Amino acid sequence: MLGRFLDGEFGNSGGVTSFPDFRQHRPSVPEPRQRERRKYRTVWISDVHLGTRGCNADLLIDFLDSVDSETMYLVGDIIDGWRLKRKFYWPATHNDIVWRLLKRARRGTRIVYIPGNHDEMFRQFSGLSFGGIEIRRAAFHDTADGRRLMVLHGDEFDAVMLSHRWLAFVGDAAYHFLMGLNRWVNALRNRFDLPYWSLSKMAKHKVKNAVEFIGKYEEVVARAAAERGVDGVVCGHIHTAEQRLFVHDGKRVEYWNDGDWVEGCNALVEHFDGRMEILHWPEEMARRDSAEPDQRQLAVAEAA
Ligand SMILES: [Mn+2]
Repeated sequence: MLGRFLDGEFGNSGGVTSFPDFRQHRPSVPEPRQRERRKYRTVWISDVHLGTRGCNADLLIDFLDSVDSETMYLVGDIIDGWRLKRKFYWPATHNDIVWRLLKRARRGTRIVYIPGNHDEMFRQFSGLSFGGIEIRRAAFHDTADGRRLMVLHGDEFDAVMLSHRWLAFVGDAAYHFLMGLNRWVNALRNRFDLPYWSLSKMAKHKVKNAVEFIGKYEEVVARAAAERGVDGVVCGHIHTAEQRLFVHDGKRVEYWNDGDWVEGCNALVEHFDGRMEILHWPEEMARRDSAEPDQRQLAVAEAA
């Protein structure tokens, strides 16, 4: 299926007639001609949910056009197969993201794709490579300063966590309502030239159960990492970017969650000295846009 997907022979299922041949394809949002890309040693992103309206594709395109790395981990739920099966939704910008990832691999970035629960159909290809993208069930990453991190999507822990509590929250109609409201609010904010703002992120931190769940999840994942004898863990899945430090039997274990591109629009990056950082891309964009004077304004100033 993935081979056919990459070859552009994927079926005819509504909205779009077929996926393009990515080797010939030009993106609908062209790559900017001159923009200095920030370079990192490693980038982790997850929970993009391509194939759903929730995916903030424009922000992710901006991120991919602004950031480069030696290694990139796609930490699961990149494509939302569950939703696609129910309703085929695939706008041109979603192709643009796949195109950019394939191009990045061709340019020499090592890309490791660890499918999650929403793109579990790709898990059967674990151990194989397609278009220069390695598919793995999980990975170990050695940082520049010698820490060993376990990288996985994180749905593995749903069972341990008595999943029904989380599923009751995620599967809840209220969650989808919130996501819809989030899109609506941001479409409106966009019209008034206001930056992206995550309503759902805000709301989630106010819901006591969600906060409790997230805290417990982080603990369970960190404990599993400690039991594997690694220095830390990178995961996604719960759509909550976070950095925490746990101590198990006197040993430090780092917990990193790279967030998502539905609500928070986050990425986790490793600098060349091994230092790690969570990027909140809407904030990075706002900072950049206030630092760089608008090209049109410059042109007007020059003409005057
Ligand atoms: Mn997931």
